Amino acid sequence: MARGTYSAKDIQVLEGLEAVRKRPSMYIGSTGPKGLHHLAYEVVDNSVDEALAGQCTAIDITIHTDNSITVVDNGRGIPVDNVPKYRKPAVEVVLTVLHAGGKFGGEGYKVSGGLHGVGVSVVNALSEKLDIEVKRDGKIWRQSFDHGKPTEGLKSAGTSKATGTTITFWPDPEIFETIQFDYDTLAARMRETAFLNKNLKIALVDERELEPRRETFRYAGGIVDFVKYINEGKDTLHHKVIYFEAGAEEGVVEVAMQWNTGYSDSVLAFANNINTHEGGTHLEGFKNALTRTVNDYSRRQGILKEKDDNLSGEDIREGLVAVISVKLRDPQFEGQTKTKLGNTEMRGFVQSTVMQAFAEYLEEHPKPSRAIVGKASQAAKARAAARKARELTRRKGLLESSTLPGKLADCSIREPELAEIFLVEGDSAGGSAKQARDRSFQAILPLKGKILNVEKAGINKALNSDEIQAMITAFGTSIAEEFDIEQARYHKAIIMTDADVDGAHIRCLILTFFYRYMRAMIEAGYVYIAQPPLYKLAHGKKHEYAYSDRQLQQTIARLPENAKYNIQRYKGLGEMNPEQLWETTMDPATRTLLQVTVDDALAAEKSFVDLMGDNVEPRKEFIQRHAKDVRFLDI
Ligand code: 0RA
Repeated sequence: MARGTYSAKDIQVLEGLEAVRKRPSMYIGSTGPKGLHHLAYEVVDNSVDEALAGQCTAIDITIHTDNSITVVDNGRGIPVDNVPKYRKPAVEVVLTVLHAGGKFGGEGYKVSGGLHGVGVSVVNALSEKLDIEVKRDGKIWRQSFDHGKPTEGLKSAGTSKATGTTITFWPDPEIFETIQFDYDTLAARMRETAFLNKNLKIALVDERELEPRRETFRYAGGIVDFVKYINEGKDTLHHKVIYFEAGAEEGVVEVAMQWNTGYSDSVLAFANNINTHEGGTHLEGFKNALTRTVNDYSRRQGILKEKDDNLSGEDIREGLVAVISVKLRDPQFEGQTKTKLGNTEMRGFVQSTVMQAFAEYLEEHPKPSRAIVGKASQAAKARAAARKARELTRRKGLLESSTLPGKLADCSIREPELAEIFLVEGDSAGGSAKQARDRSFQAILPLKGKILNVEKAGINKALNSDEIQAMITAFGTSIAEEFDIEQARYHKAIIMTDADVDGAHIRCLILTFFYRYMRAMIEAGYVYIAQPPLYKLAHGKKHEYAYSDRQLQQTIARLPENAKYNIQRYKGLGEMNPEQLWETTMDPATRTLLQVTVDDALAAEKSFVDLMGDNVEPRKEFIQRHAKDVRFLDI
């Protein structure tokens, strides 16, 4: 996997940087929080490439108090020799010419590519300031940039025996809606990167906190540790994580898997370290292989009789946690979000690798194998029973949108694109919301306190819960296999709970339900979290709302000196009168909604399990940490 010997001439030029500042979203997806975080990923990914080339063992990331980020690696250092075509040092070209990472064409082996491989020049273009330091050939080199343009030429700044690259960048507030980096989002990504690159040490420090937060991620077990991490706190069917790897002309594949006793599966697929959320050929190959191998084995062992139907892939994957990681030379990323691997050769390659290795595993490990097959057979039986129950429920009309739940105060509009449904905690808040709403396009569904935890209950129990049935009928989409997004009656489902610990818990229960049974609603961007204010600050005849402690302090600080003011803390939605609720939380003109995404499937899965699973400790910690911060799902 070594990058060929590199020289300045390999750098190819594609286009200039002005385009990036004009149309940032074309390069980083958005100028919201997600795009902002992509800047950090891009810089880190370049260092990770250096690690993949076997030339870098440690990466340090620091979030500074002014929201700048420093990334340090101990790689070879970006080359500083002159690029004849530009008559400039390679490092300057890399930072100022689009797609000049030395990775496009020629000798350069493009590993990161795809989603984030836009090049550090894009980060430079979108930063009000960027500093780089390269240690190489016994020397230290420095250069600074202002909105992507060098302030001076590359300067030698002393000597050093070390090698490596240090980049500090200040995201441009004129480009980004926010320049606040989210520690948890970066930490989740760094942890994932560390899992995918065995033994690479990634340290993250947040200097913005009084007591700096810091974590170091380094996993000697690679994706085996990844699977253990996801299964933490769950009961597993077999002790050891199953692992295999293979390398061939097509590339390399690594698979780690372990079943737990739960009902859902978490199969994560990566191609060149990129989370392929939309799947692709590597995932298809894996699934095919798993289904075939388990069925072959079950028949050979006589567990499945001749008359029996094959176990379905879904039944076999119930409770499975798996990570599939492929690395290949020329990845083709397709799909809506360019996270679907398209290389056809990967299907057969992964399939034959997994079939051979897993068949061998099953033969050699009779105990875990019987447990795995036993669970799949049970899943098949439960699924058949659930189907029957669903058919019954449907016959009774419970899942049909024709009989809307009694508690639903529907809106009058019938165009789903314009319709919103508020899922509101408790009947009293539901009452306020009904008075506050614009009934033409806003529906209200009050939910009783704690809804059923679907992480723990199976689909049958879920269907028996009134609250869950009400949600399903109101949405009109049905669930699980029968889910049909086309039938959605609202394109905004807005979770509106109190801004306290209980509210956070209920929000999480509702999200778990979406995540497990209506994930496509989240993927379609239909699920939102309302942001009710925490405080009302009255001064003179005016009043302002604050949505965080920090904002409250800032608002107070802006008041004229000696101004009298009064602070009201809202403990629940019920404390607001309908006008206030409308103005602060429901009026599209003034409210803020957080859109829920499953971009970071792992972070989401983990939050849900920490909160819902069997372990009490992580749950306590999670609630404490997130009581005031709802952005636990990737932003
Ligand atoms: C091009 C060629 C070489 C290294 C790098 C780029 C490089 C880029 C980054 C970005 C962050 N850290 C980095 N470290 C290295 C190879 C140079 C050689 O052959 O010595």
